[in-house]
Amino acid sequence: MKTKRHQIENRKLKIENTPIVWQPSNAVRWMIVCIGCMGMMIAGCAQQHQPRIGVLLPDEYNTPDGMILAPDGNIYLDCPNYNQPEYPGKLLRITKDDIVEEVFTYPAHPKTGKSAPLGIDVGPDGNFYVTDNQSFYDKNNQSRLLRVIMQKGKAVRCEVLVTGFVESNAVSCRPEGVYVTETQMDPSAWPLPSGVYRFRYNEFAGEPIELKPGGKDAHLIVRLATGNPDWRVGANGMGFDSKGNMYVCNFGEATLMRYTFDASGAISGSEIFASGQGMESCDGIKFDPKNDDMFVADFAGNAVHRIDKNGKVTTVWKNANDSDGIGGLLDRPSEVCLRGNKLYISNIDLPVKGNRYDPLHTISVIDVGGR
Ligand SMILES: [Ca+2]
Ligand SMILES: [Ca+2]
Repeated sequence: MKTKRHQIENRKLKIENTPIVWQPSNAVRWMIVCIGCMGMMIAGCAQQHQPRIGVLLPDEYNTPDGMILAPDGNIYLDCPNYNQPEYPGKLLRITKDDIVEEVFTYPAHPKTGKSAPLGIDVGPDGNFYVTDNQSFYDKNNQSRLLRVIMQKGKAVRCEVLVTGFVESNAVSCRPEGVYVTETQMDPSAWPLPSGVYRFRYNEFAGEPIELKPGGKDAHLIVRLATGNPDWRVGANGMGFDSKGNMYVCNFGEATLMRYTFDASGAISGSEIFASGQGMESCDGIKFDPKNDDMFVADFAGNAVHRIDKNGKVTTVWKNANDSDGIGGLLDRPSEVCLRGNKLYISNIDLPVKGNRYDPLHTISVIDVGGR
């Protein structure tokens, strides 16, 4: 049985080159498989985009979020571990065989005592640029942008590049600089202000950049407003198409914005690219290199959608809230990552709006070979 075999393969976790095997008891294993089968029957086994458990994570990696497909063919995954913060934030690697390897333990923030790695991208220098989103612990501008220096596949140190975000979230590395979404610039303001900052690589020499608070910093290139009282969440996922246009998710408005740049790199235009059409929120996005379509994780809708280059939204998969991720069902998905024909989906499983944080910690996989 494909699902069972795959689950067992993914229990193999290689930690710092010392292979260990996470082996739930036979009773737990049987329960996972049986309940998974029931879940699939309820959702409809025959559906083309039925998700399955691609990676089953132990409690040490309990809150999967940001993912990036690196040039080495591995997916790198940030686990801030908000749901059980007694475990530190981790950088993990999902190999081509879907084996999880631990790459790095992020250092604790000096004030909050927690590490909170969320968004991630690979820079042109081969290092990882990572947002340290401390808003779960302190909303007073304690979030940061970090850089994990990599040498021969190993993390050698972590640098603090920028301080003073309220809620740094997605990060995109482009040839001209690093873009970071700030999900809320002033938590007391309404409608909720958020935005995008850009930094040039040559600014990262010496001491960290300290942002001026309240949206007054010159690195801010885009402002958004979110007026949904049910979801006070602003700029979130971000990506760039093959032409270099920038797309930013306004989470609470379930809207994807598109921005163009002029020759000097300044923003030259903005428009609503896609809104609603079945999306209840707009979280992490990734482009499909085949055709410039994109996939978006819909945290509020417990769904994943595909958006074509004309802004038409098609729901790839959606299931009821609070599934526990059983059998691969989505459980508050926050990020997507496309590798070949496999769409990986992080189930961050944050306990908000009717969702419980529950025992399975999973990356779902959907075969999108037929798109
Ligand atoms: Ca859940
Ligand atoms: Ca769960």
